[in-house]
Amino acid sequence: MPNPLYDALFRPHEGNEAVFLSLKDGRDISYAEFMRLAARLANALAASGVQPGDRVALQARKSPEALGVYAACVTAGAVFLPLNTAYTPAEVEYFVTDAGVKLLVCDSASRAALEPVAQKAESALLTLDADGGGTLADLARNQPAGFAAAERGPDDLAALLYTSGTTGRSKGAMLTQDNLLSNAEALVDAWRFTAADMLLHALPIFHTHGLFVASNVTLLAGGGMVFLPGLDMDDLAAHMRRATTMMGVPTFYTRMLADPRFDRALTGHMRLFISGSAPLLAETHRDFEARTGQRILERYGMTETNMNTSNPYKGERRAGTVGQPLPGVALRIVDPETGAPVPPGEVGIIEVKGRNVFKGYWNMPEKTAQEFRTDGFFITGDLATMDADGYVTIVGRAKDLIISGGYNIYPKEIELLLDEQPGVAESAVIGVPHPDMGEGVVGVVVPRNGADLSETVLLGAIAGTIARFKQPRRIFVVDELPRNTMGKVQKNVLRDRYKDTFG
Ligand code: MLC
Ligand code: AMP
Repeated sequence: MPNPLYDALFRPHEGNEAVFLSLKDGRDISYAEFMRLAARLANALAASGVQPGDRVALQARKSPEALGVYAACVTAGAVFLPLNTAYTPAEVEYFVTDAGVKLLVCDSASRAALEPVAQKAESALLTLDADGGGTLADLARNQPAGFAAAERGPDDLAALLYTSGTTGRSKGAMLTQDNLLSNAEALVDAWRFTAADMLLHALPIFHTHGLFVASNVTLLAGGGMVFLPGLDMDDLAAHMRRATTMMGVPTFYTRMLADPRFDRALTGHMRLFISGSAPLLAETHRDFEARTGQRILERYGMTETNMNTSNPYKGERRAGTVGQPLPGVALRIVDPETGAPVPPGEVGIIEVKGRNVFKGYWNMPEKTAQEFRTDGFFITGDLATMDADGYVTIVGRAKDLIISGGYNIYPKEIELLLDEQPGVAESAVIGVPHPDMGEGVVGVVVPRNGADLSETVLLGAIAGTIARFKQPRRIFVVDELPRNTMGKVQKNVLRDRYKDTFG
């Protein structure tokens, strides 16, 4: 039975004894072993009542088993819904309920907190721990190590990834088998991945970057991954020599630059360093080349679209640009008001169309319609210019979005929370330069009727309600917010006022 994603990424590896995952503790997991794990997990999903098309949510620490749940979902035809491990139970509840999740898999440590969530959402709940333990792992252990992949078509959903909305309500981006497969094919080709590659993987696997860009590309090429639990500079230095390629968000590169161990001797054997998910400063690009002799390849993507542009493998990797549209991706830069293409070199909004572009937002047909043009182009909300030779330079965002260490934070969500606090009349949340994370979150609040607001009290009040990475690192109390003649808060004025907050 056809299942295009399984057929391309997984089936070729049944019986493949080559190393797929090489772990921090020195343990290697072959493709064949991973395939048996995935089949057992697929049987465990089926035994838990998961049918093709059902959503399976996973909030668990990075491990081969966690990646195995993704593989199991593809195998069993379920829709994989990965969740940031930093999300609070209240955040998880929204995703699980909105998506009508059939099975929620979490770390044993969060089981008690998530039990009521699963009950409310009428979802089954199983656990999976970073050491491979947990009730899902136990269930899988006794299952057969083979599973006849469920029949799926190219247009069937493979994953549902939530991205926050500008109105504060998160949207589930529906990604089809073909969205993922076509992009993996384009990237393997563009970046020359082969079975000889070993990718240094220190990214989380609950986002497009670490999951689809890194893992799908590796699976399609048949190479391996040095699979590290997270970004730890000692681990990165210790395992670099075993790798041929690395993918990271810009923070990976600024941290390497801050650490003298990352020099020509340590990185000289690497064939490719890739950066994406947030703007890489041209300065970082140049400093990294000066230090290591390596020219980082920067690319640009989005949860909704997978990867859209890339600097060339051979050819000029231009600092400060995200390169040219990938083969199969139609990209245009248009006037935000009229939708008409702008001349080369002028700023407009990026719109894209192609097999890589998602099917729409889960249960939000109106929101979906708003973000697509009638000719099928998706409006990214990123502002950019394109040179005569097709290089795209991102210059800003038309959407109110903060990207901190590669994580997206939507100011509206935080503003709604601050506005609910006693004594707060109104608030504005902005991103300002941060030396480590690219952007850091700052809140600006106006007291109601002379209320005595304290930064510490406000920070304490919202701690625990939303993921830590979204919480402002500083909150300033002001008499009023700057507004334009239309009454709109001038966030650019605030960004300028607080630009030196993080030094
Ligand atoms: C962690 N913290 C962050 C943070 N990550 N704060 C702001 N922004 C972040 N991104 C906070 C924690 O809450 C904690 O706070 C403190 O920092 C230390 O936590 P940690 O877990 O030890 O941090 P660290 O391991 O250093 O993580 C930083 C990081 C990580 C940059 C390595 O955030 C990361 O891996 N980011 C990658 C995100 C990613 O994969 N994005 C791709 C999206 S896909 P405290 O105060 O409690 O100490 C996409 C599409 C595309 O965008 O194009 O790819
Ligand atoms: P996400 O919703 O997490 O997938 O984030 C997608 C957003 O990240 C894009 O819309 C861009 O704003 C930003 N982004 C991704 N890659 C880059 C890049 N190389 N340079 C600048 N911004 C980027």
